Amino acid sequence: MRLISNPAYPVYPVTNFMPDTIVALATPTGRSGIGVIRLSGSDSLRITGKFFGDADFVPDPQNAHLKRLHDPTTGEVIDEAIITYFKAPHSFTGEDVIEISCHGSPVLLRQVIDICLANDARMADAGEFSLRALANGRIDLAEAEAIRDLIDAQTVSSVRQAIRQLRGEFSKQLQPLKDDLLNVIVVLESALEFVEDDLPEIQAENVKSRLKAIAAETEKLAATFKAGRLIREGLRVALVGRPNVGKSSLFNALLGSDRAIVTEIAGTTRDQIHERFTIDDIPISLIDTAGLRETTDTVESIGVERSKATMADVDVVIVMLDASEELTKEDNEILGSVEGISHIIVGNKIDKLTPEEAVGFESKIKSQRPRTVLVSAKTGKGLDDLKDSIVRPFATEDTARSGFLVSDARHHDLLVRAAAGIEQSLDQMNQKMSEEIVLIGLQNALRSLGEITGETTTGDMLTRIFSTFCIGK
Ligand SMILES: Nc1nc2c(ncn2[C@@H]2O[C@H](COP(=O)(O)OP(=O)(O)OP(=O)(O)O)[C@@H](O)[C@H]2O)c(=O)[nH]1
Ligand SMILES: [Mg+2]
Repeated sequence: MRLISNPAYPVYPVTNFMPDTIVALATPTGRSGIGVIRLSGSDSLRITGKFFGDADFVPDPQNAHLKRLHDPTTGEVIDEAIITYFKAPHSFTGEDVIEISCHGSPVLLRQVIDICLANDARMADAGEFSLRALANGRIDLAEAEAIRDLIDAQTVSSVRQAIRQLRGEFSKQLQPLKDDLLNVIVVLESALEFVEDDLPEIQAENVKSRLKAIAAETEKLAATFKAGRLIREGLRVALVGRPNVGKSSLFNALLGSDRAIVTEIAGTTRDQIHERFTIDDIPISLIDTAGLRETTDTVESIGVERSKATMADVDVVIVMLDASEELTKEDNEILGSVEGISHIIVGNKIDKLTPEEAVGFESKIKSQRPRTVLVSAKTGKGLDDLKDSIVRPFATEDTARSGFLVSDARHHDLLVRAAAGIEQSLDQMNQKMSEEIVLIGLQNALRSLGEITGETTTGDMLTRIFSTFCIGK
């Protein structure tokens, strides 16, 4: 704990003050062309100075320097690296930052980090560079989270959304809402202090209409989450059906690679296989499962149990039938078990059917199950229709719109809470309750909005959020 003084306040303790210098590998572990080691903190210059074997050398913040790195204990040259110095406060963290771009040998990178650690640097925690940037006012919390989302983005659309948030678009949309809300709170608080009677009717109506507008804007932002989550997290889709209907064949056809084993033997797939692909830039996590049937085979029966558990845990279940055969008891059982779960029926192997038989199958199934698609995993027929029916029910106007989308469940939850707090206060105003009571909901709403950008976020919450970051960022 350090004590810092601020002329406006008495000396006070700051528990989350982070004076030590941190180090981490900023590029992925493993062999690569280069590997970047990053240090942040007031000791960065002294620690990197140990590598140069030249006490007088101080890197110039305006230039990149090609330097030999020495092991300070033996004097031996260990690499040639580019040194970049970002002088505080003009760095990502707001502290002195040094980046050492070494050759990308995991052994060498470990050696350089070990030397930094031996000279009093500390290994950075997950997200600690971003946490320092936040603590030093370089970015707000929503922007820090955008960096994490950008690194984790799986599609072009989620990269685009993360960049918008990183550039402060979300924070800029929230600012007028917070300002308006604060202004209303000030009006109500001064009414509480200075006026004996209630707020005059005219002023009360004005406050109400301003609150309605803030609540509507907040709800509108929260509503973009449906599309935002879809773009960021995508959908989990499971393929289920009795053995041999062609689940693994369809799995491979959708991925465009021979990932799963396909044979004419029923019970080929024992364990689940997960793979990712995209449909219209929406990330899809596709799961191939063991064919569902009664079985005495121990391995297969474990697979069957897993298939059943997976069905309850995905966004869409694709129930596969063999359109070239009559429905069996197992097919009907599976159809019964997906009642109430979002599912699509796929009739496979239509290459084996005459056009009349295909129409016959479709009309038999489709009358009861409108979401039925006929495909051939073998020829690829019907796959585009199937892809479309997987994502269509989830797409909203927002998916196509070019606006900013809320994509983080934490932000969505806080927006919903803020809107609920304002609505509650509006109700209370309509019931002519005292300003004191009305203010509670509004203050909660303001706190919720502030938690998105980090002004009112507690230390515990910050620790939780930053633990989802990667080390080195
Ligand atoms: N004609 C035709 N044959 C297909 C089609 N799809 C799959 N098959 C064949 O059906 C057999 C079973 O295919 P799989 O993909 O292994 O079936 P599965 O549903 O994964 O089977 P299990 O893993 O045992 O549950 C294989 O011989 C495939 O070649 C299709 O669209 N048309
Ligand atoms: Mg299979």
